[in-house]
Amino acid sequence: MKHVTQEILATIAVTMLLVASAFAHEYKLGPLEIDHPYARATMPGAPVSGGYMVIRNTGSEADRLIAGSADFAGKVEIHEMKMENDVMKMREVEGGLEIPAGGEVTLKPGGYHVMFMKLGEQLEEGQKRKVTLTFEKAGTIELDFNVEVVKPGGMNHGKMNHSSQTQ
Ligand SMILES: [Cu+2]
Repeated sequence: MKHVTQEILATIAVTMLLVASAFAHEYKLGPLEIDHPYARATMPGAPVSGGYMVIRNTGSEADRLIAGSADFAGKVEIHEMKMENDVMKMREVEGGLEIPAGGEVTLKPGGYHVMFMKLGEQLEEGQKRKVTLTFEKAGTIELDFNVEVVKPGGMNHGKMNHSSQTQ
C-alpha cells in the first residue's frame, strides 16, 4: 500500500513539473530570455503570419535580433509597424531589432513582429511550430511557437500596405 502511494505521489510531482514548464514557456540564450513566443493562426491559403514574444536582455551589452527561419515559411523577416500619413505600414527593421542592455522589447500585434512569409501551410490554433531565431551576439536558438488566435492590434486591415508581401 505504501509503495502505491509513493508511485502516485511521484506521478503527481512529474505532472506538476510538466504543467509548470508548459505555463512558463520561456527560453534562455546567454543573457537573453525569450518569453512565450506565439504565432498568429491563419486561414487556409493565407500567405503570411506574425510571430510575437517578449525578449529580455539581462546582460550589459545590447544585442540584436537579426534573422529567423522556419520550415513552414519560405521567408522570415523582422518587421516594425508605423503610421505614415494615416496609413499603417510595415517594413523590415534595418540592421535588426535592438534588445537594449538590461531592457526588454515586446513583439506584439501592431508593433514589432517576426513576419512569416510565403507560408507553405496553414497555422492552426493549438499547434506548436518550430522557429529559429538568430541574434547578433547571443547566437541562434530554436523555439516552439504556440499558434494562437490573435486579434489585430493597432492596425487597419483595409488600409494596410504590406510592401514586401509580393516579394
Ligand atoms: Cu510584417
